[in-house]
Amino acid sequence: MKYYFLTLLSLLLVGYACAGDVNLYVSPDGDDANSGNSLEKPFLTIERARDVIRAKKLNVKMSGDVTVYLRGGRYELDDTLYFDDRDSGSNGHSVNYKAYKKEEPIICGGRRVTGWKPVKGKPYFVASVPEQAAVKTKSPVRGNRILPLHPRFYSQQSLSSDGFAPYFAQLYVNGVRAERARTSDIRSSSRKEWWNNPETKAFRDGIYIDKSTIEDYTNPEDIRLLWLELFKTMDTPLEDVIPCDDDEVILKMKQPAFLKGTAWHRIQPNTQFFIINALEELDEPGEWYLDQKKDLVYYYPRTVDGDINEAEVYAPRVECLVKVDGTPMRRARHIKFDGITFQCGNWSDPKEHYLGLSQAEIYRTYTSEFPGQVVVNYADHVTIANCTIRNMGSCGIQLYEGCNNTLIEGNLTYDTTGAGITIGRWWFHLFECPPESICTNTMVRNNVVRNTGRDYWQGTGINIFTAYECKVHHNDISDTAYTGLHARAGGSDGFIHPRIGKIEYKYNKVSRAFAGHKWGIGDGGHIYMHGRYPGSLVMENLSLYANQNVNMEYYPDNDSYQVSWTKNVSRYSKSKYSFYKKAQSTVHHNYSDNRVTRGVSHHTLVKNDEWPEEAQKIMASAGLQPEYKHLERRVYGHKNLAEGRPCKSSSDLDGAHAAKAAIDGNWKSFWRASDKNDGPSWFSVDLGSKHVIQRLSMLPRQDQYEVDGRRMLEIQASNDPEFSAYVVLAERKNLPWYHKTTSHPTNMWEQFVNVDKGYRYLRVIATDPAGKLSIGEFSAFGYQKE
Ligand SMILES: [Ca+2]
Ligand SMILES: [Ca+2]
Repeated sequence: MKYYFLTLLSLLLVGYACAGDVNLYVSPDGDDANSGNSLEKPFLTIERARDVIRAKKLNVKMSGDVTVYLRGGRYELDDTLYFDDRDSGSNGHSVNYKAYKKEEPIICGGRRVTGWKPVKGKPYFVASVPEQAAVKTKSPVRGNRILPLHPRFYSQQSLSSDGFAPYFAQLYVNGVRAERARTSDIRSSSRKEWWNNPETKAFRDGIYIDKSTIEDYTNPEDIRLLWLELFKTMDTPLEDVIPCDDDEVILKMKQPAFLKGTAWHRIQPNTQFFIINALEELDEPGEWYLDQKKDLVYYYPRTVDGDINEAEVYAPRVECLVKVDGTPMRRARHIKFDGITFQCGNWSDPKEHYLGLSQAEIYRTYTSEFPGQVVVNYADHVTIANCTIRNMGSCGIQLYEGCNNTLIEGNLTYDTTGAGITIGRWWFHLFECPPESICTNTMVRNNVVRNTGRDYWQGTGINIFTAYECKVHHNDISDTAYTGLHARAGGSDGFIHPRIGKIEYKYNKVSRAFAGHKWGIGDGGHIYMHGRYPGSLVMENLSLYANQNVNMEYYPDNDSYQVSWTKNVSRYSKSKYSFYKKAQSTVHHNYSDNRVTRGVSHHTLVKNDEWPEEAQKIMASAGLQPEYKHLERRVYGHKNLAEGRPCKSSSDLDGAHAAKAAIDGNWKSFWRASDKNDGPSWFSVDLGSKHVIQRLSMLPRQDQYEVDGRRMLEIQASNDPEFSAYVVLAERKNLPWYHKTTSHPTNMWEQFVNVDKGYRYLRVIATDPAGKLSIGEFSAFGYQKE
């Protein structure tokens, strides 16, 4: 009886919900001349569905939801998908753009690169990426009242529908970001003085460099220099290489980028940097180079890529894939994106400007912010749920100005240049921030963030600028270049904005943040807040596996007053301090297995893994809630799969340098093959079960003079412990990768892979039989294949 009643009730409810519902369908095989109102007659484009909803007023006086079902497949954009107040839901019902059933619609801002040809005498290939490939031109019609959201960030170039973008700084091969061709180790300036051209007013125009330390570059204007200062990176364009005397040349830098970029710390004598994006530095598998003059792209394939002409190689093209773009007077409302994959968004602004020298997603000289690729502006009740945002040249999701009641839930962000998710505008002087521009009542929940800050080592996981009542709950964050959870409100002038504050970081799981340490970045943490956010709470979070270079895991920085940091847990920590107290913050009743600074009160220091009951409860409920746990089976987790596992080696130098030293979690201990090793030396590890491997890294032993552990090797995967058959997941040819050991071990070798097959055994093997491998730490990250 009860069952019958419930069934009847649910039928009634479903019936009610269906009464006013309208469904439209879009398919990559569809046609915009279709009616779009059945599975058999889908539209081709999402724009068409949007325009039909507008024209037929399907979203006016709604009595049910309007849902645009997107069939699986790839939708390649020619321009940003715009939505505004005309696309809003009404009467509390929403307009949904939703994946049909379990299909995977992919909204792609990139264009596939094809027609790869081998370059004679070289290990790499070349393909043409013309800006205009055909006579077809883009329709200028794009709505009659839409203004660019923030033109200073996006080039707003009009793309030929068949052409490539004039500039892109990423190339994705089978979903993996390739590395811009670079020097294998650092170069350094050879004089104290900057080159000072008396014809210009610029004080710093470039640097002197020993001619023998660089190649003879054919395309200097494609090149960038990249260096590090504490927690800031600096990536700035070169203009020209000018002969100077017999031994030196001048690297003339583009202005005003260089002048601004060196404003904080002027480059010192012997300042060290990498040279990026030069054909002459294209010398290791996985590197690529863009020749802007000739519209050619070069790539040196990895074994794992397979046939390059079969591989899916994408160059990002469209800048910002989706904008829900309201205005203060005409707000967009009740729009939802559900189950969609967004990928390959471009960001060309850094081409002429420097990138870095700020903090986190603050851009330029503390004057603006990194843009996102899925952007919401002046909108109410927008939901972004169950989406995948990957392979992006800036941030993933961005709430820009005036977004109220936004829900960002159950999304996976992976491989982004900036943060996975970023909220609010950046204002250095908070008193200049208009109250209506502040994002309020935002819920960011159950999202998985991985692999951020690619090409930008200041990139965070989830970032907040100006916001009020912003809840960041139950997110699962790992492998972010800089801080995992980051909030910063303005400079340090002490101004308290009445409409900024009440940030909540609760129940999040954060691990392996501050991965930028591998390049020598300093002063990062796992959870960080800076500036005036009155009434904020950092509570019941779990921080895991902080590395040796993290200063403060829970990091209340300047002016973060009226913030309570309580009931948080830090476990498996190797950071300098798990909890840190700075003036104006309260840090109390937390748990850690690592030390804390003075001023942290009522702290429980846990020994021998004996966690009190409350700490155990906090650890158990941090991270994804049960209904979102399925996301853990799509991306690598927090644990290094290799650590402490059974392992073997071809030979050991001695008992202190046995194979297990390569996976003991200790950066100082290392395995090394014996000098008498017969044949290629190797190290192998048993992961215990099959895993899809996504990220591999190797930290060499802390001896920068021994290069055998940094060159001529392969990482193989197999399901046979004897490796009778295997695949090569990663490889290094002849050039040792750079390794710095002055204060911290930095610049570990890191490789990402995308092979949809599980492997149990991994082996690092020398490809030069004479090479005696050594490994400080080997790590593998992946997920268990169902
Ligand atoms: Ca190189
Ligand atoms: Ca070790």
